[in-house]
Amino acid sequence: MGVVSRGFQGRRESAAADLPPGQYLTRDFPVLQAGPTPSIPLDAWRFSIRAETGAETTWTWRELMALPAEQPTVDIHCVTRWSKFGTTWEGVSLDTLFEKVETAADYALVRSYGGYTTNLPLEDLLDGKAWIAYRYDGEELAGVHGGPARLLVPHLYFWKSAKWVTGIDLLHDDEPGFWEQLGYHNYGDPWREQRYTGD
Ligand SMILES: Nc1nc2c(c(=O)[nH]1)N[C@H]1C(S)=C(S)[C@@H](COP(=O)(O)O)O[C@H]1N2
Ligand SMILES: [Mo]
Repeated sequence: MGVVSRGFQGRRESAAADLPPGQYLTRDFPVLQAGPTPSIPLDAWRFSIRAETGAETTWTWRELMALPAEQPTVDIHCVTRWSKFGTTWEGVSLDTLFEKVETAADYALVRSYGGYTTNLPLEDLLDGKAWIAYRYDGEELAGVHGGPARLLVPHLYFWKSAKWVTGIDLLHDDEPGFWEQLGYHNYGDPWREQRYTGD
């Protein structure tokens, strides 16, 4: 008798091939964060990119909503070893935001409401690799998962995907963010298992 397998692993030849080393699969969506969930009214929400020149480009919520949205479906990998396949999001590509930004910087320091920061090379935010996401699984992104909007950079460990994102500073010199200062790997590639400094 034929069994029709839908969704989840059914779409994959082999789940193992899509699972980075040391990770296990979960269907849950765990909540991980270093502090409380901030509440940000949409009319007060701002997102700004500050270039190394000091020039700042800012979007209001309405302006963000007016930009073309994309609907990425991506696998996510947390450094605490859970991975989740096929998560579906809606948001604005960083490429779209960077159309308005002039920069010669190589590094980005991402800032969140509440003070969380995380750093990554600017190129890891570009070329279709990152989004400001405001919907998850067909619904508004829940506050505990970073709503109103979070960064989504699925090719790096999930701590780089800053929840409640409010801006990006562009820098000539790399500057470690919150977890990176506390011993997490500076880059965080799950496929190379870059969990902690020295990995
Ligand atoms: N602002 C903020 N963003 C954050 C964090 C945080 O503590 N504060 N934790 C990071 C970590 S360690 C992980 S694994 C993911 C967890 O996202 P989730 O709670 O939606 O699963 O958010 C990341 N983004
Ligand atoms: Mo994490």
